Amino acid sequence: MSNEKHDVNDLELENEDRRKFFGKTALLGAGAVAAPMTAAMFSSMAQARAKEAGNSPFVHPGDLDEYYGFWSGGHSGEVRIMGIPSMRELMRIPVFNTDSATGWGLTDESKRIKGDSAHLLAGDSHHPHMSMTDGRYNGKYVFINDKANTRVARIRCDVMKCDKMITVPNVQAIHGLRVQKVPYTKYVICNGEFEIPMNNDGKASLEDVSTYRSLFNVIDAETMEVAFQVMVDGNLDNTDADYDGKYFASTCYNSEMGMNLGEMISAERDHVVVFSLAACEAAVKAGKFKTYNGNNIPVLDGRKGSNLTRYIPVPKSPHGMNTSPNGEYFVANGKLSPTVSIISIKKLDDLFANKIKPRDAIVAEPELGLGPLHTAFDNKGNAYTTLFLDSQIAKWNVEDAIAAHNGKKVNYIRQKLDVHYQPGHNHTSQGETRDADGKWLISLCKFSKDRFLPVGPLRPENDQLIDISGDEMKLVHDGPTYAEPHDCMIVHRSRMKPNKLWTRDDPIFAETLAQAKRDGVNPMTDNKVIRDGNKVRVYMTSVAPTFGLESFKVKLGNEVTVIVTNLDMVEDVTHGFCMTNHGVQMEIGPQATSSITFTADKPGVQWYYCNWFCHALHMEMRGRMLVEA
Ligand code: K7E
Ligand code: CUA
Repeated sequence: MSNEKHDVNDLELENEDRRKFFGKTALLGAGAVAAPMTAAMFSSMAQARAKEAGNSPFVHPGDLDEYYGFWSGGHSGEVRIMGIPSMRELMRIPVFNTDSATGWGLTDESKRIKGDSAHLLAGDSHHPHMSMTDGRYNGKYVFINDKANTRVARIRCDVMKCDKMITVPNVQAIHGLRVQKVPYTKYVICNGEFEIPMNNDGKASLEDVSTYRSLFNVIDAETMEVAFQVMVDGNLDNTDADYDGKYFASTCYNSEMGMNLGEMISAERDHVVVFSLAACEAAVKAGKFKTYNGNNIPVLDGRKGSNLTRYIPVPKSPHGMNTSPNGEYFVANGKLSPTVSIISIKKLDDLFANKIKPRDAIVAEPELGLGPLHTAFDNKGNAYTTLFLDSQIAKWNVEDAIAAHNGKKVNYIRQKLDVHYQPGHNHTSQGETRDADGKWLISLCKFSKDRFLPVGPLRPENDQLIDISGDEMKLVHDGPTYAEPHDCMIVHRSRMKPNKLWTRDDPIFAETLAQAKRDGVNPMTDNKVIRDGNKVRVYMTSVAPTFGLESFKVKLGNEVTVIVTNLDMVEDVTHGFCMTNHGVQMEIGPQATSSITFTADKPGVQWYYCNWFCHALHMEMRGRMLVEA
């Protein structure tokens, strides 16, 4: 077989887990096969691999991927977990959407997490980024923005569920989002894209555009509260952080503060705004801020002339903002301009000290092709920029681009690869961290056109996997995806440690357990109905294939809360609770407690059942709600 799947160490690592899983028989079987392998055979395999000089995307059935990919689901509102390089979709994490499988958006726990936006059933997720320690993924959280409803959510990676969500005040449409990389993710940073009056209460003039602002938002990653905001000139698009814990940078495509397309593209240049974290924190401490809209969030004034920010002019309408993993550069992607602007992070101290002019921080502006949107990096000094209009990825060398800028005759373009079609974001394996490893590149193509069987007027998008381990980029896989992966990130599996069962004191259902305590109920043992005026709380356990209650009685019009605790300790045995004809469905993971509240608005016998296949007698796992008229 020409496609070698793994290196030998990796295979052994995986098999260790498998042995535990399958027991002794499998171990003996594997041993019997492995025994005749000689050192010579191993070395000839290694030679064959070297000749192949590349990665194979083929992950044999039953084998595990090397990387976790976290994909935004765009206006589907969710986040998806992909296996890389197989491109298999492993899981979906509902966040800003409503999900009938897990009951996200329907259960009491998810509504509590959604808080003030629990009534919103839609969202537009763009930028998933993992928390870091010292510039490396730490496997703790993934943060994601909702452009549609100005929200930021957090996913807890031990359970792969959303555990916090906030609506960011004083701004509209959170777009670019990244994390502080160094020394650790204390802050999540994100941009308010759309310009609005600072007190947006409808009382001041709505027509007076000069009162409109966009704000840069700095959110505490642990509490998920807005620590402070920075008012800027112009609007804000994408953002990224440095590797020194000092600066954040954002692109602005509407420095004109135009209200229509013509106005938004009238100026010759826009800018990148750089924020000094230390200066901002000092200003907050010194009380140099204002508050707006009746909340107490400190809003700093970072407009031109402020010591909190610097404005670096760049060609019109930049889009993506990407930090090189060696910590040297911010790269602003030109979009309307065929160039990217390389900002030297080392020069920012001098810029803030007014020793150099803003444009002096730019060390090169290489021309790459039409419509550069986002840039990713490998570990060999190369960058990979998506060219939306050219439907290509340009691979270029950063130091050569700088040398060419300084007059040296070098070709900094290494290769241009056709992708299919119109790529937006791209991402390399661990490329936004110090652990950039130059193995894989994902191109998130917005159009698939002729690449798949036609499925009606709405087509899938096309996420393409590209092997970048050799000198040449090689396209190795086409992956159709549902609308719309804006962005993704790729984490080596060694960074991740998800739980296999829930722990009984998980904060996600802590409030439900507190209510049980107030009701004098032990949800692990009791199957009980608590009547509290018009409210009825029904506590029941679930063990495959039965619920702890085969029936319960309520009165028509009662507000019923069903609280189910899954006592099963077996990995992967999830139960469901579905009340027929009521739109009530939820997942209850092993050892979890989940609850859902609804009105008993139909008299008579109403069956409930388990909707996650859990047992040979899963069909029999049901019971009756008896509703007295
Ligand atoms: Cu689609 Cu990052 Cu929201 Cu660019 S953004 S393409
Ligand atoms: Cu429990 Cu199906």
